[in-house]
Amino acid sequence: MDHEADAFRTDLMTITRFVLNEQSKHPESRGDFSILLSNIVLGCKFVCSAVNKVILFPPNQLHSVFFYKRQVWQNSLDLQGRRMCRQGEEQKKLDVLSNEVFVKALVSSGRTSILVSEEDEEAIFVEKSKRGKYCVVFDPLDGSSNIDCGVSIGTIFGIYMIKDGHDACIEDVLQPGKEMLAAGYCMYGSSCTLVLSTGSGVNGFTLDPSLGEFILTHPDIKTPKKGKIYSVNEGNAKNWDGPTAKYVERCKYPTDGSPAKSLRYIGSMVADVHRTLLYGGIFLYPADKKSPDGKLRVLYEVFPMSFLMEQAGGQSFTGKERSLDLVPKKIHERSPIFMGSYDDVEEIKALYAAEGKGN
Ligand code: AHM
Ligand code: MG
Repeated sequence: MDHEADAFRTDLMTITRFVLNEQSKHPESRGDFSILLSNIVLGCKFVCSAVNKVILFPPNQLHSVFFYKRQVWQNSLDLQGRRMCRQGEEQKKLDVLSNEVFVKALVSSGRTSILVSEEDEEAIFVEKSKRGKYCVVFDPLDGSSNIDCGVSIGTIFGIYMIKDGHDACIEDVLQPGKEMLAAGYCMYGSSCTLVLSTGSGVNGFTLDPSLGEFILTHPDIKTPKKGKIYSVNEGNAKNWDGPTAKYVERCKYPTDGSPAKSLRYIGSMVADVHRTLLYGGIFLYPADKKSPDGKLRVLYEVFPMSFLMEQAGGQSFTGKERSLDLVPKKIHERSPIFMGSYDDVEEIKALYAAEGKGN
C-alpha cells in the first residue's frame, strides 16, 4: 500500500553501496578506496555516538562513558607523550578521543601512508607493513568549543593519493587542494550527516541510527548561484581590511537594489558550510590585523570545504587566489577563506581585485 511505502523506504542507497557503484565505473580499481572510506565512516559513527553521550550526560554524570574516555585520554598521554595543549588552545577530551579513533581506523585500514590531524603537531607516518597509497588530512572534531552547549560540530577530511608508488614523504600532503582525490565532512547535529565528493559532484548521506547506516538523502547537491545569507564573526570587524569591510557593509546595505542579506553564524565551520552548501550565500573567515593569515587551517579545513564547494558549483577564494590553487608550505598553515555561492564570491573577488590583491 502507498502509505506503507511512504513510511518505510525500501530503496536504500547506503554510502557503501554508493561508493561500490562508483568504483564499478573503474574496472581497474581494487577496492582500496572503499576500504579506506568504510574506516572513515566507522570513525564518524563512533564520534557521533560519543558526541551524543556527552550532550546527554554532563561530565559529572558520565559514569562508564566518561571513565572510558579518561582511560583513552590518559593512555595516550602516557604512551605517546601527547601534549594537552596545541596551538595555545585548551584541548578538550572529546577532541583527543576523536583523534585516536580516526588515527586507529585509518592506520588499520592498511590503505594510508601519511596522516595529518589538527590534533597532532607532526604528520603521522604509518609503519611500513601497514602502508597504502592514500594520505588523509583531517580535523577529527572541528568547532569543539561548541561541544558543551550541544551546538553542531563535525569531522572534516581530505584524501590525497600517492601517485607513482614512491616512498611516502611530506610533500605528498603539501600539495594544492585541487590535487585532492576526495573530501568530505560529517556533521554531528540534529542528525548525523556525511557529505562526500570524490570529484564528480557532492552527495549527502544521513545516518539512520536504527540501521547504523548512512543513507543517501541529498543526492547531487548544488549550491544556489546567489544566496541570501552571509556568515562571519563580526566581532572581528574592527580589524578587517578594506575589501572585507566593504563587502560585509554591502551585505547589510546593498547598493544595487537587491535585498539585504541575513546574518547566520554558528561558529562551527562544518555547520556554517553545510548551511551555505544547501541554502547558498557566503561564509567568510577573513584575515584581520591580529591574524594576518586568518584562523582556519589550509589542509584539513580550507581545502576539503573548498573542494566540496567547487564540486557543488560554488567558489572559494583566499583573498588572493582560488583556494584550491594554494600550495601549503607547512601542515598546519592557515589561510583566509571566502566561500559559497558563485555570484557572491565573484563580488568579493572583484573588491580584492580593485585593491590590486586578487587575481
Ligand atoms: P577549531 O578547529 O579549534 O575548532 O577552530 C575552528 C573553528 C571553526 O569551526 C569555526 O569556523 C571557527 O573556528 C570559529 O572561530 P571564531 O570563534 O573565531 O568565530
Ligand atoms: Mg578545526
